[in-house]
Amino acid sequence: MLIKRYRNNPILTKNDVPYPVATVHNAGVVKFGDKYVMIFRSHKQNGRSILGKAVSDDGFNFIVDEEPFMVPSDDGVFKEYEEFGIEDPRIIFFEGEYLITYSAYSRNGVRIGLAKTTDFKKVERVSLITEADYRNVVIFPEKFNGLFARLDRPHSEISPWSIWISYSPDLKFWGESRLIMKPLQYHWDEMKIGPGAPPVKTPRGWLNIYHGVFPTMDGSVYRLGLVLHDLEDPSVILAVCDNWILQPEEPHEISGYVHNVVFCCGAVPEEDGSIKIYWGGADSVMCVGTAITEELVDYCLNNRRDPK
Ligand code: M1P
Repeated sequence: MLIKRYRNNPILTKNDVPYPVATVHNAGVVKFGDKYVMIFRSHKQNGRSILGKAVSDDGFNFIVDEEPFMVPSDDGVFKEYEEFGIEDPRIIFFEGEYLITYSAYSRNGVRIGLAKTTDFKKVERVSLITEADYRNVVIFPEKFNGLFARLDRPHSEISPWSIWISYSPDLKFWGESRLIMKPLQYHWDEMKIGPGAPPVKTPRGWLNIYHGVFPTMDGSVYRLGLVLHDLEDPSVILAVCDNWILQPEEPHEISGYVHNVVFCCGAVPEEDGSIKIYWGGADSVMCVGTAITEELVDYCLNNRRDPK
């Protein structure tokens, strides 16, 4: 078994949140000094989402802040594009700052917002970095030839929803966009795919834990898979793993706000070579599992398929 589920999953539910929410899921997680910080999504009881914060000493037991971490902005352009809620945060650490990407929903569609913080107390919105309709944006925590790189997943009526790469000199203006990976027909991810946790640097490549969706007569099933990107040029995919690495199996992954979902927005590599992988179960609760990073890389390289 590649990913070992934590015995006390789920690690966070709506009952752990001191303000009224209907769900706790799809969280970005990073190391912050000797703590782990989790920024999680919650549906409010009106169906719109906000972001909460929880802190842990060990990456398994989290305490939630008394107040939400981010709610839809009431200011300027962010107000216009966040009116329906903010969702699915991903966090990276870059040169002294934590950068948070999140989905911003409004009557105009879904865009990606970028915010930053140094202390997880004060958070500042930087920019809306896509037009509509994009979700699942992860930024690499290093620059390539002086440029930031990101993976994202635009919506399309013509092509199955695929993973693209774009570059930016300043995190604000993005371009040089290219499709680098497509869902594979009649595979577990044939309907759509999306980047999951921000890419993790390993000696053999950037590891991207992505999600793939398969349509069934009983609705869609969300599972997790692996992609390895070249260390110097992340647009080059070294391997896409043919098999999923995690699927909904526990009761809290099979049934909830949206059933049959495991959805990852964060993973924390540890110094001993292990990695903590965090996922939302059934869009309702937060779960964690552990793996050995190099075993994930081996599995990806030894079970590879064509990226397009
Ligand atoms: O309900 C499952 C997921 O559906 C969406 O993911 P995607 O954009 O890949 O289809 C998002 O709403 C996500 O938050 C949710 O977990």
